[in-house]
Amino acid sequence: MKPSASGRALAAGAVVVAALLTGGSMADAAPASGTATAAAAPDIPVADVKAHLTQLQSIAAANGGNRAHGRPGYQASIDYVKAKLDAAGFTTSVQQFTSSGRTGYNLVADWPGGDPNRVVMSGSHLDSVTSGPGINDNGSGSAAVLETALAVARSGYQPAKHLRFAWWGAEELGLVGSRYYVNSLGAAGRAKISGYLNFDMIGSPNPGYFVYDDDPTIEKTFKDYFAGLGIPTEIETEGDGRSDHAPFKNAGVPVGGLFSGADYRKTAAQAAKWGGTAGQAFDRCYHSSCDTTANIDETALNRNSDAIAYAVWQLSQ
Ligand code: DTR
Ligand code: ZN
Ligand code: ZN
Repeated sequence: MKPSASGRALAAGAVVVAALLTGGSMADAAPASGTATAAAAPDIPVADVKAHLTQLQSIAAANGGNRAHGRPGYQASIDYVKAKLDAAGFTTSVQQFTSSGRTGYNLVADWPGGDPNRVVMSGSHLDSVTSGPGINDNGSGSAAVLETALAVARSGYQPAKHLRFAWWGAEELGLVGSRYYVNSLGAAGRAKISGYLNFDMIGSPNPGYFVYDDDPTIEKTFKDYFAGLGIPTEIETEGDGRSDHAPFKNAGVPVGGLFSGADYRKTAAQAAKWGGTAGQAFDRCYHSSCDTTANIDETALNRNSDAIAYAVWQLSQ
């Protein structure tokens, strides 16, 4: 679902004013003049995001039922995402590492152009647990980040900052791939990242709308987007340190992200504002074999995918 043009302009204006007034820790998030209008992010077709989920589920089905680190299904997932990005004109690289005696891979895709000293990065872990195909955890984040990258290419977007996208390996083993990447950057490389946006479970079947409460400018960007839709959000605290933003945050990189909930139960108050079922987990199939394409709430996936595009556009001006 896409907010009205006036709603988006309002949200965009709020971000510019907020960043200028608060000197937010991602202070260069707003155009220097304050009068420049932010290029509007395109709508991300949720059907296209779901098509990627169908492919990822097929990959799992053809490879022992999962897409876990070190298994054929993970390699096939990397190959699928990389092929889409190569065809769209991204500069891709596959970073190899070893964990638990098996070879793992991170996929990093750079969109040519923009200031290499001001990198806006978006990422998600592509691996599943061994017990299932991992469609919500975390095909949802991986597919939404992929479709946002493809929307950048389709639109020919050329922002002031450099755009980078990543799909992490071995998150389920302890943030192994993202930690390996952050360490491999070195201090100089980390200093060039003006923000890292993480998306891990964004299509939960009994969804909540949670925004990471780390970098204030990134947080406000997401909150303004949902405010433009009239959707209340809550800050995400359950996942502190539990996903791939943690290595970036620990290295001093501004981080943010979105989350729709895992095995915690939705309260009555949350059901009153978001709908869904109180007393039931946000995702009853968390880390289970039933985490399939049937385990996705399309509205949450749609809203979060559009929020990702909105933030990438807003934060890269
Ligand atoms: N997506 C989960 C990690 C995770 C992130 N936030 C939360 C909150 C509550 C439980 C788990 C998580 C994973 O990859 O396992
Ligand atoms: Zn998980
Ligand atoms: Zn996850």
